[in-house]
Amino acid sequence: MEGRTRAAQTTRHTQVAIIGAGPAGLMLAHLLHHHGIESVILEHRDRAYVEGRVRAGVLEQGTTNLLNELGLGERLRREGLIHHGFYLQFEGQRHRIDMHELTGGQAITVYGQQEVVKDLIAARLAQGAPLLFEVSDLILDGLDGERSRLRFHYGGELHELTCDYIAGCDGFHGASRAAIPAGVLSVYEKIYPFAWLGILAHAAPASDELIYAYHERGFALQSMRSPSVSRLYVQCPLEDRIEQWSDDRIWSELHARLDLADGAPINDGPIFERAILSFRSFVVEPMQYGRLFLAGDAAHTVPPTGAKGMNLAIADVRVLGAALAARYHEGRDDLLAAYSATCLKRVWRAEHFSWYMTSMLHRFPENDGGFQHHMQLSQLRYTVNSRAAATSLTENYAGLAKV
Ligand code: RFL
Ligand code: PHB
Repeated sequence: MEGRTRAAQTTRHTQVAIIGAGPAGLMLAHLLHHHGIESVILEHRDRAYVEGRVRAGVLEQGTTNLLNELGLGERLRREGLIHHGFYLQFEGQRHRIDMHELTGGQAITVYGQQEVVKDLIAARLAQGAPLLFEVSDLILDGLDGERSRLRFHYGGELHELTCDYIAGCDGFHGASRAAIPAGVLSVYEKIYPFAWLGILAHAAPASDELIYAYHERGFALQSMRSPSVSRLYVQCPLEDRIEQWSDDRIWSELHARLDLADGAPINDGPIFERAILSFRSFVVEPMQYGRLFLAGDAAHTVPPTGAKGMNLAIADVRVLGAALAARYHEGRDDLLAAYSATCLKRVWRAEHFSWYMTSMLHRFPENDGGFQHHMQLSQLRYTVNSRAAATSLTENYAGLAKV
């Protein structure tokens, strides 16, 4: 409120103001820089927090290609783990799904989201381009006028930033979607009746590819960050608190759901990060209001089972970057006008795929005499036995070129 009444101590102008230094905001800044368009990134948190936030781990081919095309993939090429397949496990059997063969050569790369974020921040700062951390009390104004205005506190002072366009890349809880007047957006939402407990542990992954397990005790996932660091998840009740999960309980649940009777068990090790994560399917339409364009989790979220969230955020800003380049360099507005409709096609495909993976692989509280459980087992058996079903799954998982 104070920001509305007092005069700003500093005022400046930029072409595109970007709110949020997550994957969407940082990648958009690099795309704009590549096109010679200036931007300022405003981030609420400090750098250490943003770089330390443990989240996604799977990059689609298209995401990896974009990082490489922009000259941002040097460490990714060295440290990223390229996977050509993954496993589906159920009824005590592990089945390999050969993504590479089924999709005509596609692969995913396992590389932590916070590593992507670190690489993008380092490159942004090396360019000497503006990226402001610890910005607070952000207020968006003039979204439907000729020129928009942001007011915020930074370094103990009130600042004003005017801009041609605003990119709202500030995640699900950000300020930009909330600045759109009531009644403009249609909201579509689905909340799931369970959560994930996720850990990072100093333990060699039990397998060189990801294992997605459907078990009578609930879903489990063996993923990784390096040959010596495992990323593991177990489905847990929505109301659980992290204090209820001792190390022993975590490992015994992971062993119960992931070990096979006739194979090597998963590897235990010291746990150095743990959190309970709830999630939802969420979409707003349109992803634009006047000069404000929403991208990434600010406009849509998916449950993490399909590994799509970060990839979708990057796909949005690829569209937005190209549309802004057409606006500034060719004077064309048509791509900006089509931004929301273009993105929403991919968004809804990812929403469906993430819902489908989540529905197939989790134990749902039963009130149907086991009907849902039998549907899931049948879908899993069909997926591992039918080339058509497995191809459908892998082309979505690896990332579709056309949606
Ligand atoms: P982010 O990453 O949330 O970044 C938003 C940034 O905006 C800042 N912010 C503000 N800044 C200024 N002013 C304000 N008022 C602000 N409010 C917020 C925040 O501090 C933050 O820095 O959104 P973005 O860029 O859209 O990126 C989205 C992804 O982070 C998200 O979709 C993925 O992490 C989802 N996800 C996965 N995606 C994948 O593609 N592959 C995966 O394997 C995958 N695994 C996952 C996941 C998400 C998970 N959780 C946490 C639900 C695994 C998990 C467990
Ligand atoms: C991860 O490694 O964090 C990860 C991998 C696959 C998923 C979700 C998360 O589906």
